[in-house]
Amino acid sequence: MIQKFLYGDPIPTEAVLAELPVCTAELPHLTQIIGKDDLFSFTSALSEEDIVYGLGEAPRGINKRGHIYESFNSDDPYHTEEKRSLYGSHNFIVVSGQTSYGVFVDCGAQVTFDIGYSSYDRLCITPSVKDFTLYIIDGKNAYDIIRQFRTIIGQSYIAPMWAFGFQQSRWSYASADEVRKVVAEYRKNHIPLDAVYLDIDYMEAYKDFTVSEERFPAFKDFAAEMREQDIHLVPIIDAGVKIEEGYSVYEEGKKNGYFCKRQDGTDFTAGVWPGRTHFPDFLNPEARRWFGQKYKVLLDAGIDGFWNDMNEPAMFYTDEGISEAVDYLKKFDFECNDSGKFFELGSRVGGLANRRKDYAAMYHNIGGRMVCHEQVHNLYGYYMTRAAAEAFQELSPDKTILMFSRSSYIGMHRYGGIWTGDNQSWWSHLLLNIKMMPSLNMCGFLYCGADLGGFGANCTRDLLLRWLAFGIFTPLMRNHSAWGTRQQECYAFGDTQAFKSIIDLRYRLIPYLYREYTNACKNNDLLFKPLAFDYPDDTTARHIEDQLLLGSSLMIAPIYEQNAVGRTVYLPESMRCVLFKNAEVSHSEVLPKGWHYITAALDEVPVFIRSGCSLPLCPPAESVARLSTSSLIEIEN
Ligand code: MIG
Repeated sequence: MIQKFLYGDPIPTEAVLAELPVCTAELPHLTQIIGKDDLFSFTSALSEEDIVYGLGEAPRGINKRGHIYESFNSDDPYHTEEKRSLYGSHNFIVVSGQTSYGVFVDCGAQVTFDIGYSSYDRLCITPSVKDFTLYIIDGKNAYDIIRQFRTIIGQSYIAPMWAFGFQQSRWSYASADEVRKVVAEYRKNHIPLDAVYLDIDYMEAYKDFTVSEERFPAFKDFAAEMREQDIHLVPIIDAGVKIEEGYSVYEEGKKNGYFCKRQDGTDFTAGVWPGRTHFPDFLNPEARRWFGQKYKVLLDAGIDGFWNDMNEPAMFYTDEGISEAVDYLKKFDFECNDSGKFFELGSRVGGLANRRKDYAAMYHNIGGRMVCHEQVHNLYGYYMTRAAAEAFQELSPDKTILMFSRSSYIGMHRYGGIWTGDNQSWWSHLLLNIKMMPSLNMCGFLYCGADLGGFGANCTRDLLLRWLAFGIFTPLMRNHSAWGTRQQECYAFGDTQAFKSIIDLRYRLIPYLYREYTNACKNNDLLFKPLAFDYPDDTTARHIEDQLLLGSSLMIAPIYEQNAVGRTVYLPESMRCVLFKNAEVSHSEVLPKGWHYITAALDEVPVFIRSGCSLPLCPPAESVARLSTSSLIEIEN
C-alpha cells in the first residue's frame, strides 16, 4: 500500500509516474514535528534490530544506519566516510525490522536524513523547504516495499547490449591517434573491448557539440573506422555552455532565453572548463527540447553513446565569488597574528567552487514562474539527461543510445544510467562500489558502475585486477582515470594474461547478465540484492554487506582487500562454487550452507550458483558483436 501526502505546493519532479490520490489520513509510522524556521521534520523510533536500506548513491554501507546524509547533489571528488552528499539525490529509504515501511521524500531541494546519527534509536528526515510530497509505503518486507516503489516510478532505462562490453576511458585520450593506440593495444593483447571514451579534450575549447578539427580530423570517418573494429566512441557532454560570440549553441540559447538567469533577469554566469559559461535551463521544456536536439550533430557522425558530466551543476567560480574574495584580500590585515584569520583567508580563496550562495543566485523558468535554483538543485542533472533521452527517441527511434549521467535524481532512472563519479584508486572504494550497487538498484538505477581502478590517485596492478573481478558483474564496466594519474589501461601494468582472464569471463557471462538485467528493468526488480532479500529468515545473511545476489541464479563474494589470497564467504544455502581462470572452470564444487574460506588468485574469479539454478555461458569473444549467444553451455547446480 502506498500513501501520498502533500505539503505546500511542491514543484513537480515527475519522479513518480503513478497517479495516486492525496491522502488526508494521519501520517503512518512517522511523527511530524515543526522545528526551526517552521520546517517540518519527520521522526520515528528505530529499534535495535532495524536496518535502513536505500539512498542510492551515498557513502557507507548497505545499511545506512548510524550516519547522516544530505541530499544535495555535489561535485566532490573525495568520497571519504564522513561525507554526507555525493552527485545524486535518491530520497528513498526503507526501515526494515519488526515493522517495515518505506519513505520517499519527493523534493528537488536539500533533504537531510539523520538515520540514527544524532541518536542511534531515532530516524529524522528534514526537508529544507516547506513544499514537497511524501510517500509512505507499507508491505510484507523491505524487498516487497522496494518493488512497490519501483512500480510507481516507472521502468528503468535499458541500455543496448554492446554497453555490456568492456569500456576504456581516460581523461583524456586527446587525439584520434591516441584512441587508435588504445584500441590497437587491446586488440593486440586479445583483451575484449567495445568502447573508448572521449573526455573533454575532444571538443574545441570545451564547447559542447563541437569536435576539435585539429585533434580529431574527419571525425565521422574516424567514428566509422572505429566501428569497423567494433569500437563505439562515447563522447562527454558538459552542462555549461561556453560564452563565445559566434558559437551557435551560445547564440541560440541567449537569443531564446534558454539559459538560467540571475534574479535581475540577466543570464547567470559561472566558470567551468570552457571558462565563463551559461547553464541551459533544463527545467524549462522548451530549453530542454532545444538542448536535446543538439546531440544530433554527434548522432549524425555515427555516435551512439554519451555521458553527461558536471551537471550538479558543478561551478568552479563565479565573478561574484571572485570579487568577494578579492575584496576580502584587499581588506585583510596581513600583519595580524591570528591563525584563525589566516585559515579563513585560505577558505575564502579556496572555497570558490560550488558555493551555496551562487546556487541561490541562479533562477529557472518553470511554467513562467521564476524559481530559485536551490529549490530544484537536485533535479538539474536529471533534466539534462532527460533532455538528451527525449531527443534520442525522436532522432534515433530504432536504435537505443547509451546514456548515463553523473548527477541524478529518482526519475532519471527512466532516461539513463549513472556512473558514481570521481572515486579514488583506493581499496576502500572498491568496497564502496560493491555496497552501493544494491542501493542504486533500489532507487531504480540499474545501468550503473564505478570508475574501475579508481579515478583519482595512482592505481596498482592488484587493485585493478580485484576491481575488475567485481566490475565484470556491473552493467557499466568501465576503466576510467583522471588527468595526471598513471596510465590505467589493462596493458599498462606489464603482463596482460590476468586481465584477459578476467575480462574474457565478463564476455562469457553477458548472456546471463543481459538477460537478468533486462528482466530486472522490465519487472521493476533488482539486479543486485542484499542476501537478506532472498533469505529473510537467515539472521546471519541479514547482516552481510560484502556478498551480493546477482540476478536469479548467482551470488558473488568479491575480494576487496590488498594482499588477500581469498576470503570468508557465507553460503545461506548449499551452492556450487565455480572458480574461473582464463575464463574456464578451473574448480567446481558443491558446498554446504555455512561459512567457507575461498581462495582466488589475482587472475581468478569465484562465482556461486544457487541450488536449482544454472549459469549459461557463451564462448568468449573480443567484442559484443562477435559473441555467439546461441552456443551456450550451462553450468548447473
Ligand atoms: O572537473 O571531464 O567525473 O569522469 O574525467 C572534472 C573531466 C571534470 C569529472 C568527471 C570525470 C571526468 C572529468 N570531469
